[in-house]
Amino acid sequence: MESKSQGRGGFVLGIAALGAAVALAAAALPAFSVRPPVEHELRVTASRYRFDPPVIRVARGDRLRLRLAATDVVHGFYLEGYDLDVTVAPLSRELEVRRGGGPPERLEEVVLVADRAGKFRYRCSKTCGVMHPFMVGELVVAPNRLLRGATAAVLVVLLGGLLTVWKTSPRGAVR
Ligand SMILES: [Cu+2]
Repeated sequence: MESKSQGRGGFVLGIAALGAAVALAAAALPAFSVRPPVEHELRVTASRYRFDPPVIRVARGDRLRLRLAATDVVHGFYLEGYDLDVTVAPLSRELEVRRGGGPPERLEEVVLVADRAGKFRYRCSKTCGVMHPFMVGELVVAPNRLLRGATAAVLVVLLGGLLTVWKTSPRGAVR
């Protein structure tokens, strides 16, 4: 009985060591498997009553350098989920940028890191005419599927290891 119990102990230890090794490898993995962030230089044109481009697609972690231009009247660019509000006047390169309710900044370019995955509407925040409420676009930030896959794999392996340890724990074994 003693030797069997010792064998079990060894087995459990082995599983635990394997689990730890896999967890360590997985922790290092995202650095290699995730594609590096991309910088997007985008020019967004606002005109009655649309944004061009109407849809912006990036991946989570990407950096956006936005330059806005208005072709007719003053327009706004309010991005939901990122608490960003930009005002742009026609024939002006200068933007009035507000973040998180802070004081406005005068910039020629808005830099934004897409750190939240999901779909976020951008809409005009300056009343620009009768169809103003319909002046909307969408920022689509794709999640990092590779990172998710690696995390899921680690969780499954760890759970399996824990279950094995729990099942072979000395609680039910003969001492
Ligand atoms: Cu507008």
